[in-house]
This record gives sequence, structure tokens and C-alpha cells, in this order.
Amino acid sequence: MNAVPRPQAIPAHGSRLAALNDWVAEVAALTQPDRIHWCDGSDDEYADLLAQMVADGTLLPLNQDTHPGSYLHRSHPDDVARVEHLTFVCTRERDDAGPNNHWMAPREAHAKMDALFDGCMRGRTLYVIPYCMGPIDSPLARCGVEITDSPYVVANMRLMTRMGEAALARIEREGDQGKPFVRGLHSIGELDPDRRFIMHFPEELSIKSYGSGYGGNALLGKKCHALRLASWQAREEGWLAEHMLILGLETPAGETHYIAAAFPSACGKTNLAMLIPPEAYREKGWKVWTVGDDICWMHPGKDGRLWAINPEAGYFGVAPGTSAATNPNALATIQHDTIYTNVAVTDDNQPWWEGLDDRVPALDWQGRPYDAANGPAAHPNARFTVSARQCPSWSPRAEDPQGVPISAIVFGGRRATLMPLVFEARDWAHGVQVGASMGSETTAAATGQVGVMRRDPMAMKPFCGYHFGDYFAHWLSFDKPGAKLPKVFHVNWFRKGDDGKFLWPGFGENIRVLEWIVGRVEGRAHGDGGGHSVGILPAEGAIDLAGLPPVSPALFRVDEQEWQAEKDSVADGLRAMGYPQEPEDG
Ligand code: GTP
Ligand code: SPV
Ligand code: MN
Repeated sequence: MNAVPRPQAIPAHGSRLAALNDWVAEVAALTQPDRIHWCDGSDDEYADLLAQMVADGTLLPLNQDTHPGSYLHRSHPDDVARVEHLTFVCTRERDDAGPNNHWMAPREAHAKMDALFDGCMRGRTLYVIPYCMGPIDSPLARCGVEITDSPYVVANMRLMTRMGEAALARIEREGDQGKPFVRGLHSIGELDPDRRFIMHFPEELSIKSYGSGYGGNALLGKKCHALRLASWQAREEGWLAEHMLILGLETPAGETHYIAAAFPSACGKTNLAMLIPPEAYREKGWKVWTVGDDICWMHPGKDGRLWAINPEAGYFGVAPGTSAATNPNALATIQHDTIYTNVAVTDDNQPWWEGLDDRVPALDWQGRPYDAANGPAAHPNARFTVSARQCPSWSPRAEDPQGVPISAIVFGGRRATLMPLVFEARDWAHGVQVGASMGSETTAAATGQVGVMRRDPMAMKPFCGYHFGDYFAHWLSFDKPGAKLPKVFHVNWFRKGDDGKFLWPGFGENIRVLEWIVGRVEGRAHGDGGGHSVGILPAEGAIDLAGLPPVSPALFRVDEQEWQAEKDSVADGLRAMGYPQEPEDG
């Protein structure tokens, strides 16, 4: 604690909601900012923020002829991804956070964080960001307020959430009815990895994040609110907050099925959500509509189905690998009004990353002249932030206050071996087991080793805000009389052959798997009868491979002996994450 006498706290008075004003005043008294700015979400405000960040070097304008309204941010080289080892769930009882989370007692965590926040905004502006996760008039949407000293975070939150006056009005209206809003306090601090923590207090609906300006560490509406706190709320209230994309698949018959898919970070959600079918499929009338690319909130509806909203309004997507061949919709989306973080640039100042095209970059993500000896030109977790509405496949149903009905849930991971291209779970309970058994190779989306197989149930290992055992039980509880639950599937786009190359072409060709999935939902497509423990595999010929180079039959089979070993590994993994029971045989 510092001994310097404090100036009078700056009066807040930005809202008619006393609880909000009081909190802002309290935070200002602790953090000692020079100024307080209440964000209204307007175009003018956004333009001012951008201009200010260009002036102080936080943002670098990109080539405005090719990428109008687009900027580059180079983050601190020690601040490039989520930090799972510094992320905590702080519940009164340690057991409520579960072995799947790092835990700290709330009192200790608050003391630690308040010491870090003490005086940290001197010389800075404190921004108050009222935001709504989900369509502003949706009963399924939830609101929060993030306080931050980072204008970069404000600009990103404006693209990623419904931020500003409309959200504030809803927060005030709900406040009048005694409904709380999520309180997220964030400071970039000194960007020192040794003074960095992301703390969650689900019992208080609050977040304290210090020392990082990057992605899920700092844009508190995303993983902190919409997954860790929301998963906790969802369990209390009977719904699901999941790390899933949502897409609408329009069939040649003109029907649109909504599919939610959980893949771990950097394992293909954005790509699948924006899939463009190959020409032969387009001609037949197949089309993919993008509802969301990262987070899905699903509520059981009166009709027994699960209804889903995307709580986000933008994409914070992985840049490397994005190209006209892999994800043309994403590429079209990010041609203008996009914030790029940690990409390289070409000699005419266009954003560039590995996999985009064969141009040679001029400067790498740290602004150094490109030298292959320094590693990739773009950081492997380089990202773009952009409004979802700029996506050519954006679904207007993303604004539907009721959400969309989910026909199928798909789990999947990055598995070089064993896991077949696709299989179907026998029923809901088996589907929950399939999700709980997920494994995937780690990626650059979080700091730490890349390419290591780990268990990542439902792609929620880093994001479930409570005990995994309770989480699986919560999933199972949806199977009740009257429920019309989605069918559950598992996919793997990442199986490799002996030559180390992917066996499946992936990307647009993944429509062939989606076709089988909706065929199963509609009761048309054939399975193999499910005569083995993995689940229901496609019947021979049931997946259309016409026009593809020869595809290895190994992709559609499971080696029973390897599968037994997988089951042992799953059981070990689940035990380590606190699941109290042995997984059922199968
Ligand atoms: P987060 O935003 O971290 O949650 O990631 P995500 O799940 O949205 O992953 P994304 O779609 O951004 O893909 C991550 C990487 O996987 C990119 O480099 C993609 O090019 C690559 N990828 C996506 N789909 C496929 C596929 O079908 N096959 C192959 N081989 N690679 C893919
Ligand atoms: C992920 O890691 O799953 C992301 C990126 O979507 S971040 O917002 O940094 O969490
Ligand atoms: Mn994600």
C-alpha cells in the first residue's frame, strides 16, 4: 500500500444507477486515474479512440487503400496469449472450483489484486464500458460493465460486444429490478508477466484482471464473463454457456439446421462457422450462415429444444492460416475496419501472416525486418478483431432475441492419430461422455507448450468456471421427459498420415461431414449400425467423397486396440479433473 496522500476521488456520476456509480467511484479511489470516461459506443467516440492510439503509437495505420479503417497493434512480446497458469476461480469452497481450475480464497485474491490495482491508473484514463452479451433485447442476453485503462481494450470491446448507451440503459433498467451486472475490473498494469493475474469471483459475479492487454485476458466480456462466470450462472439457472460456434446449414430442400460445435482454441471454430461449400455443393443449394464463431449460450425452450444465442458481436479470430483458399469469408470480412494484433506487414504496409499468400513480409510481428531465423513473421496467435456484421455469411438470426434451435452438437479436437473423421453418439448420455472425453493438441492460443495432447472436455478445460464433475452432471441433467435434445457428433479434421500430412482436405470440404450430420438428424443418412464401442460411424459410401482426391479409408475406421488405450487415457484424464465416477463402459 502506498503512503502518498490521495487526491479526492473523481466523482463518477455517469449513470443513474447508484450501485454502478458507487463501484466506479470506489475503483477510481483505488486506482487513481487522471480522468474517467464513460463509453457511449458512438462512432465519434470510436474515431477519437483510434486517433488517440495512432497518435501515441498504440495503433499503426495499415495501408488505407487496401485496408481502409484498419490498424495494427503490436502487443508486448511477453503478452501474446491467454495465461491459463495465472487464471483463477475464487470460490469460498475450494471444491466448487474443482481440480480443473486454479483456486484462491476470495479474501486472499481480492487483497492480492487490490494491492496491484492500488494507484495503477495514475496518469491514465479510466474507461467505463457498459456492454451487453447477446442481442440487446434478448431475454437470454446478460450485461456487464468493464472498467479498464486500455483504450485498445475499449476499441476491441466495441467490436466484440454491444457496448455503450443501449447496454447502459438495460443495466439501469435491470438494476431497478434488483438484477446485478457483471463487474469486470481490468488494468494493463506494467504488462509484467510476474505481476499478472486473471481472477474470477463467480459468487460475486466479478472479475479482476491485471497485467495483460491481450484477448481473453483483457476483453473481459469474452472468456471471463461469457464462459467462466456464465457457465456458473448457467448451472444455477438451468442453461449452458459453451465454447462453441453456431452455424446455420441451409440444405437444398431450403431448410436451415443450426449446429453448435465445440473445438478447443485454434482448432477450427471460426473456419467451420464461415465455411463456403465447394462449387458442386453450392450449385445444389447448400449454404452456411454464420451465427457465432466462439461462444454459444443454450437454453432449453418451451418446445423442449435447445435455443442458442451468440453472446458476441464480433470475431477475435486467428490470423495465421486464413486465406482465400481456406476461409474466404473471413478474408472478405477483414478487408476494412479491422484491428490486427501481432501480424506481420508487407513492404506496402498490408497485414500479412503465414498461410495468407506467397508474398514476403517486410516487418515481423515485433516490427523487426523479417528474418526467417527469428521464427514466423506473424505471431502464431496473431488475431483480427472485426464486427461480425462485416462477414458475408453473417446470419441475421444472430440478432434474433429468441436465438436459434440447435439440431446437432459437434465435438472435435486436433488429433493426429486414432480419432476418425466423424462419428455419432448413441444418445445424449453417450454424447456427454464423448464431449467429456475430448482430447486435443495444445495450440498457441494459450502460453505454454504447443502440440501436446491434453484432455479438454467440451473444449472447456480453460473456461469452465466450476467443478468439472458438477459440469458433466449438469450436462446430463438436460435429458429429461419432454426434452428434444440435439444429436451429438464427434469430428476430427486433423488426422495425419505416416508422411505427417493431414489425411482430410478440411475447410470447405468439411461440408461433406456436415451433410452426413444433418442427414442423420433428418433420419436420411446411413450409419454403420454402431456395432463397436466408439459410436455410430458413417455407413460405407454414406459420406459423399465425389470429386476429392483419394481419401484414406483409415479416416473412417477405428482401431479397437488403440481405442482401448484411449479409453484408459480418458479415464485417467477424467479422474485427474475430478470426475467422481468411472466413465461408463463404451
Ligand atoms: P479460437 O479463436 O482460438 O477459439 O480458435 P478457432 O477454434 O476459431 O480456430 P480457427 O478456425 O481460427 O482455426 C485455427 C487454425 O486451424 C487456423 O490456422 C486454421 O487455418 C486451421 N484450421 C481450421 N479448420 C481447419 C481444417 O478443416 N483443416 C485444417 N487442416 N486446418 C484447419
Ligand atoms: C481462445 O483462446 O479460445 C480464443 C482467443 O478465442 S482468446 O480471446 O484470447 O481467449
Ligand atoms: Mn475461443
